[in-house]
Amino acid sequence: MADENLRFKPYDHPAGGWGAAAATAKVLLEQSVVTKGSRALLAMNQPGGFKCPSCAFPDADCKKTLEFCENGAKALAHEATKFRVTREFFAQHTVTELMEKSDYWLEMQGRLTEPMRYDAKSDKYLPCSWDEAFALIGKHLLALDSPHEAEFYTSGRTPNEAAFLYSILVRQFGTNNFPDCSNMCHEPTSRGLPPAIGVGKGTVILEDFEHADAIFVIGQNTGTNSPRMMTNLVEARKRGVPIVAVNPMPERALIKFTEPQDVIQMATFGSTPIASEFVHIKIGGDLALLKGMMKVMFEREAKGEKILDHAFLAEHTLGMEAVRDEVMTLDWADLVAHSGIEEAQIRRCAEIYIRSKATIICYGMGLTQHQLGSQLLQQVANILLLKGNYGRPGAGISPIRGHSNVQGDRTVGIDEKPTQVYLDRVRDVFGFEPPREHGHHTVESVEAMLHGTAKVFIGMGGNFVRAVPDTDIAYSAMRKLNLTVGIATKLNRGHLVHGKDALILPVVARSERIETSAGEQFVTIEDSMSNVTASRGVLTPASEHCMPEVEIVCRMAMAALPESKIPWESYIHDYSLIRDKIAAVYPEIYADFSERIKDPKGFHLDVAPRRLVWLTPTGKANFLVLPGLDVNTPIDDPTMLRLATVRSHDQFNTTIYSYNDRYRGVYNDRMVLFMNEDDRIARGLEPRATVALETISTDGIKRRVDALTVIDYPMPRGAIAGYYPELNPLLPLDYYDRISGTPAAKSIPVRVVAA
Ligand SMILES: Nc1nc2c(c(=O)[nH]1)N[C@H]1C(S)=C(S)[C@@H](COP(=O)(O)OP(=O)(O)OC[C@H]3O[C@@H](n4cnc5c(=O)[nH]c(N)nc54)[C@H](O)[C@@H]3O)O[C@H]1N2
Ligand SMILES: Nc1nc2c(c(=O)[nH]1)N[C@H]1C(S)=C(S)[C@@H](COP(=O)(O)OP(=O)(O)OC[C@H]3O[C@@H](n4cnc5c(=O)[nH]c(N)nc54)[C@H](O)[C@@H]3O)O[C@H]1N2
Ligand SMILES: [Mo]
Repeated sequence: MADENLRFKPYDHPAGGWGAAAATAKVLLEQSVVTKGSRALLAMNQPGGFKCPSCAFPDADCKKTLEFCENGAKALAHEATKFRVTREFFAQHTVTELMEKSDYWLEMQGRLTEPMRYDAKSDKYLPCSWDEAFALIGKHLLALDSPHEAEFYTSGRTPNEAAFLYSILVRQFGTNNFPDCSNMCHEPTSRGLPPAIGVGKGTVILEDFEHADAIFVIGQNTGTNSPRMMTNLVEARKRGVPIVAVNPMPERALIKFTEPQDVIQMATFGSTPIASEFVHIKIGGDLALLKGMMKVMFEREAKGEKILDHAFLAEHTLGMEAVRDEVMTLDWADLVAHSGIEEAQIRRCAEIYIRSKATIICYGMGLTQHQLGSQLLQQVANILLLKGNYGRPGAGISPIRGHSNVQGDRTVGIDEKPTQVYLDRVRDVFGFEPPREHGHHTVESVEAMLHGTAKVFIGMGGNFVRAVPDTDIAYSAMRKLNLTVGIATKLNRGHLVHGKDALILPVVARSERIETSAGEQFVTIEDSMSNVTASRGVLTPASEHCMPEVEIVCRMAMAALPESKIPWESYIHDYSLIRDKIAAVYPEIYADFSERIKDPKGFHLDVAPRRLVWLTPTGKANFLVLPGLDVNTPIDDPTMLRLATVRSHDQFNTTIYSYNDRYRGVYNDRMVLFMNEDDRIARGLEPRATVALETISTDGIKRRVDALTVIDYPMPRGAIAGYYPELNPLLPLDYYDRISGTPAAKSIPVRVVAA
């Protein structure tokens, strides 16, 4: 049965504005932290304060007194919550009972307070000491036949210092098994861009938004997932800069936005229109759009116009001809059919791009989560190369990362395919020989669990089983393990779907103070634009038993590596010693780390393409060809719909803040499907019909999710959307980009079946 309380009421106000202000107040109230939370918000993203635990968008150099957004406030309120998960809580509930509860309910129970160990006899988590916890981890790790039987997951909230030490611990232990949240997220950026432009990061910094002449926002729901970026879009629009939004969902904030920080707009109920061009793309249609735009450019060049930046192309690039030749073979009918966009609009987008002297292309999961996601991003890199949009103000490629430190974690060594240069550095700096063979990414780690070749799972943050594809299969994979360890702030499903032995270890959160024998410590974070800044928590830790992540890593190392010569104990107390080692392993970007981090604004890590230096094998920026127009294997089945799994406005990944999705007009329910009315009628469905979805796959496994309510929504024909993680059971484990390992969560082939 669908939820009878579901309300659907299209939201026709601008995004942001008083709705955002009200939502901020509401979440502080719900978590009973109005005073404490409001005070903490004043320190968020301020010099001397802590970095917002929500998204990875940079903050604006202290230009504003309040540098947070509605969704940052939600993240903070849920972290600073007055609610606690205590030993009494665990005594009251068996794990089997807790499994019956929703993700939302689990989240609302509050902060974890002490280490807990699973007891099979009572089916409950019982309190245990930290010493016992580390001894258990040491015992299991030392009992393995091979270090490759352990999987070390990282989620992107972990700060640089803890992530760096974790990467050293795991490598000294002897494996490169580093599944991480990035493997499900921006890995196509990390893998797809290096062969093209030499780095797997964005080339844009915040100031560039002030100089851009055109901004494209492709496959990214800015108003929900990086709301602070709305400030930059609003400023750009006020300067008259065209903004092109490319999305199968007409996301509210991309259409109209009121800046909650703009007093006059707030007082007058004013707003700023955002997209000057809204491109209602089919799922996966971006490749055809980009190629259509390139075709317009090449056609006009062929007619003798000077459209491309020939000086730049000659000096800095290789391979443009092959891209041109491929693009010129495509005909307009196919480009229109694959993108779902009229030729006239593709030409308008091309015109905006051609006229702009400096263009930024931003993108999110709408581009990365396809079967050929990495190669799709190479086409974004191509189009920017054509007009030399690198290495000058206002131009470049701008992946909008997810977790607040996901980029930083990758930079400091969370990488299942490390380079030999890096491994040599680790050897020289730490004096041990790290393993050279590649380790597992996220999907491979689930496969190893299924095959019984993985025996231990350690989760440094995150909610692995809920985030990965094929929920049911992932659950059975986790349950085969000998030990699962959840290092976390909050109770989540990952702690309930556990191995034979299991631990839940509570950590000190981002907003909280870290005091050691050497005094107050701070950590560092790298945002989506390669700025490294210090983060100092201001709140008292949720419980005296919560442990900083750095200390947890060091004590795991001391338990699992009894022979190690690395001074783990000293790192527990003095984080500057860790930063010195980061500087030693990465001298090109992190030299003088301890000095440079004293600047309250932090510092910017070098991104070579900004200097027009190309760290590719050819020493140039490379145009790369992706033949054809499909970013997902075409399926010849008239009943097929492409399903994009997306985030609501009230969730942070697997953390559900509420059942509402204000900007899309959905209240009290998450089991909904956004569908074009004609697709609904074509299937003989009544408005608000309750349906089930089934995945179209050939592996013989039946994947189905029931009790979904169909909502008529302006989706392109053939495209539907629904919420992650509820729909993850439909996403086959094997359905991922082979270059990056990233599951194609935005293009699951499904059909509607009777409810
Ligand atoms: N409040 C909040 N902030 C967050 C998060 C959160 O859950 N909540 N998560 C964080 C994380 S880890 C990440 S990775 C980011 C995610 O931020 P986003 O990348 O914005 O994430 P999604 O909601 O997954 O969806 C992105 C958009 O892609 C569109 N889309 C789907 N398919 C296609 C397609 O084929 N083409 C195009 N052009 N668009 C498509 C969807 O309609 C949606 O608007 O946000 C981060 N910030
Ligand atoms: N179908 C589908 N699947 C997806 C996606 C999608 O769009 N569609 N998106 C993918 C993406 S982009 C991502 S990034 C992944 C997210 O995957 P994860 O990063 O694994 O998931 P989160 O929900 O962000 O993790 C939440 C948990 O982290 C813990 N936590 C919070 N703060 C801290 C902290 O400071 N320290 C520690 N140690 N723990 C903390 C809390 O206990 C909380 O329950 O999911 C991916 N899965
Ligand atoms: Mo992400």
